[in-house]
Amino acid sequence: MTDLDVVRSYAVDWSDRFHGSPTCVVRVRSRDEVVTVLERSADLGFPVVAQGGNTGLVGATMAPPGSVILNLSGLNDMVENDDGSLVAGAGCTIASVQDAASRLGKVFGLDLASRDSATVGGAFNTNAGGMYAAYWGPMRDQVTGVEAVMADGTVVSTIDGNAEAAWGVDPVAVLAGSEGTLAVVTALKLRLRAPVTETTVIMAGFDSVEAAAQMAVGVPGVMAGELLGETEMETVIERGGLARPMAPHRWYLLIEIESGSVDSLQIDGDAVVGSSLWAYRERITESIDGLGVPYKFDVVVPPARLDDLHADLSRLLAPNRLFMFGHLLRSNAHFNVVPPHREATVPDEVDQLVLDAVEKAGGSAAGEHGVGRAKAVRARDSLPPGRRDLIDALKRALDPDGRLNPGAGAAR
Ligand code: 2HG
Ligand code: ZN
Repeated sequence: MTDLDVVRSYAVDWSDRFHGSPTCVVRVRSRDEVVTVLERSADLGFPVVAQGGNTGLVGATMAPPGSVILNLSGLNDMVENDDGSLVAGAGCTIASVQDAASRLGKVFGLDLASRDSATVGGAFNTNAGGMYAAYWGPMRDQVTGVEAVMADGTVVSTIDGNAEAAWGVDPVAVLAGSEGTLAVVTALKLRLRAPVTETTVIMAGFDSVEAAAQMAVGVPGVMAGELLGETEMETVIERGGLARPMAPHRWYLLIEIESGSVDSLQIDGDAVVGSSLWAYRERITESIDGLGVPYKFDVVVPPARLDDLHADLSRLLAPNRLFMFGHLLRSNAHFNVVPPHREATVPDEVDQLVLDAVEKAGGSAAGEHGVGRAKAVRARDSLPPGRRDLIDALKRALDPDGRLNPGAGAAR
């Protein structure tokens, strides 16, 4: 597709922050079409940017000038295996895989609020975490085999055969989190799990993040522990038209726990129960989005430091508004800095300000959203030299002409 408006619609991320300028978009329907595009790219030298559901948050598919966006959402076949695994095309949505798993009496361990659009290929390329990562692990742990097309058009696959066979270096480990910079992932063999028979969802209110963390971190049977504050609660209620679920508190923790383990939770204060409570956490991103273009951070910070960090940043970032929520069990916090009104822009300087404060609080800038273009420079500066050299060496070996998603990720 070369029509300017159509190309533009694929070249902008959904939060409207990252705008790419590709020459065209190719929507492929099969692995062989991916091979053809990469062979052409090898002949003619144009860069290729693989794209799934375009729900990424770090500009990983912000295509550079002269590049081709390879949209993989048409790779949506699913095949069920005798060993209970599922082979899914890279373009299958997370929701479609979850549905298939449940038809088989199983569960898929990854869940994200963007499940209806986000694809398994995209989740694998960012090694996404999501709501249950503390329990089932991130996306890499849901994958036992991968099929990918290399920069020269060669196909590599570990999808057929015994998933447990250990033949040394594992392409799954090499490609997880590689953001389309080492190969184009076309299909994944997914590990499905026996479902937890009964779970209970509880929302409890707290005065501090530290108290919230103390309640759930390390408690056996806890599957998810999601933080949100009163600012986020108010926004979701107002913009999502939801009823207030409980009396106002400074912070809330949404816990999903195996029902048999509920007694291990020490609930001292106010709490309510019900699976519909998930909506208050899941709808934060879309509710914030309507307030202006958000500047997003995805960081890892010890929970005991989050109260002070949040107070300091709220002050430093004013008149911009700070939203904080995230996956407390993994110390993974999302900061969204939102302009004071819809038409205003959050200045780029907030990047340095927030990430320096995060580092001072003993945290790091990289959580579960990947590196993309937003964090490429910082990733390069933060990585220990040995690891940076390894990433560079992999990039040089697998993509010597630098045609695969140039500018994304830490490699140069
Ligand atoms: C979530 O946890 C996602 O809901 C999105 O990672 C985070 O919008 C964000 O900043
Ligand atoms: Zn998240």
